[in-house]
Amino acid sequence: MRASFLTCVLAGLTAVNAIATISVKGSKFFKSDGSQFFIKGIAYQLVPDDPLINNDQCKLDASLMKDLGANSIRVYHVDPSGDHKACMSTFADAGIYLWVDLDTFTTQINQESPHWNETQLKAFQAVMDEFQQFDNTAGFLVGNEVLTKANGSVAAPFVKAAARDLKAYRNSKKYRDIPVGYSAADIASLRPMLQNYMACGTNASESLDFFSLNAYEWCGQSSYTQSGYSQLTKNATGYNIPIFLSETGCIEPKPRNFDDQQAIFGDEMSSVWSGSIIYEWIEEANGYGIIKYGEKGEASPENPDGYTRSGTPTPISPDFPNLSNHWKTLNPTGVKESNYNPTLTPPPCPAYTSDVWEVNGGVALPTLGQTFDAGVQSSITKGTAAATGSAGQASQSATKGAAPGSPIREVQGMGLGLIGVLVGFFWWM
Ligand SMILES: *[C@@H]1O[C@H](CO)[C@@H](O)[C@H](O)[C@H]1NC(C)=O
Ligand SMILES: *[C@@H]1O[C@H](CO)[C@@H](O)[C@H](O)[C@H]1NC(C)=O
Ligand SMILES: *[C@@H]1O[C@H](CO)[C@@H](O)[C@H](O)[C@H]1NC(C)=O
Ligand SMILES: *[C@@H]1O[C@H](CO)[C@@H](O)[C@H](O)[C@H]1NC(C)=O
Ligand SMILES: CC(=O)N[C@H]1CO[C@H](CO)[C@@H](O)[C@@H]1O
Repeated sequence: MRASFLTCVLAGLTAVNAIATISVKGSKFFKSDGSQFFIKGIAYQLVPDDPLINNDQCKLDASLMKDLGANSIRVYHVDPSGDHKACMSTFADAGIYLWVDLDTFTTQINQESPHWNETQLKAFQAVMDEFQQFDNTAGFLVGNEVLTKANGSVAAPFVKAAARDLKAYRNSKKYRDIPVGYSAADIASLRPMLQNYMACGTNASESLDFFSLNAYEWCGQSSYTQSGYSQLTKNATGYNIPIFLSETGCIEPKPRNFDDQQAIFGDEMSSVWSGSIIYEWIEEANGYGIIKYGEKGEASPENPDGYTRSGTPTPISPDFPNLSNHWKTLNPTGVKESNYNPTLTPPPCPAYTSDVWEVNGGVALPTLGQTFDAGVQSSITKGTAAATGSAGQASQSATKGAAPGSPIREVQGMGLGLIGVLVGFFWWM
């Protein structure tokens, strides 16, 4: 009797905690129940080192995020040695998935002196080891805005090398097929080369599982065509892996209406894009928050910028209600996994163009620990596709400079958001 009672209780608990896992098929995300998954996400980094440790705080936030209509959070930095069980279960109970960056400010790949080595691999693996155990871990990111300049494009093969090694590690450990992707800065002059490069090549083990873009192109009263979203969508049509906005939410001019969500989840974009993540949850110096934990106070050692970073979240108006109103009415169903049989091929690897895109097609990726010396640089800039490389060779032509009609503010917005994260980091050091 007792045993069967316990079995029932345990079975009940399992059912309560069960959340469908997320995987990739073609250019879409699917839940394990066979339905297509669209990301309604919020960037969540209350504290620089790890916001997924304090379950009292996670509960307060998850509850309000559920009211908001969010189904995902993006966390930029975590401490893999921490205990994340309680917070992850709290978010799972609220129907919320995690997109987590594997790097930290000390392990990230950078474009000034690109490298990908054993120390970085071990650090990324530790985060994967910790978070793969949770069914609501939706995806891993091997980098955030690593490339922002033409001559930084030589870092792109290192980003792909990181994805290659983390995917191989995931498979060797027999972890679930948790997608591994990258979050790009929206730099007009790197488009569409970066996006195509991350997916190109015939060997799927060496390309990303998904690509995402931090885009602040839709500001104030704008439209699908005026914002530049129509052009982004044009260049993402036919892309062979999922693509979504890993940051969005321009803050000028106000009021912040989030009308771009109508395009993203509507007919214009939902057949190509898999949703968006709004930057960001907490109101702090950068001004992108949609909630606050109290009035801003004096700066103090515990509270370096005066913004309270814990407690009961209070929605900021009209940002929070505007976003919530949109998300309530926007529920694309997409396609069922069983009805979806894509025949997509990877885009061609872009050709070398001096001062624009300095990687020549599907060059051999750097090996782990290979340093960026003249030889490696030369094989990246002048090399030809390796045996495992490009499907279409180097055929993408590129025009020099910024794409016409690309607003300057997209980069500024991105910069502000990024600076906010960076500044927060230093305060908390
Ligand atoms: C790109 O150029 C800047 C100077 O403008 C330099 O500091 C940086 O090291 C260069 N990056 C690479 C990868 O050579
Ligand atoms: C990897 O690079 C970092 C610098 O980013 C360095 O501190 C570390 O020692 C390197 N690790 C190895 C194994 O070379
Ligand atoms: C789309 O791709 C074309 C080249 O195929 C490029 O010239 C254009 O700038 C891209 N547009 C955007 C918005 O990235
Ligand atoms: C694909 O890439 C992986 C990782 O680099 C490599 O181990 C494998 O041999 C490649 N497959 C082919 C067919 O080249
Ligand atoms: C979609 C939505 O609710 N939009 C509102 C955003 O906030 C402004 C200012 O309060 C309203 O005018 C919009 O109707």
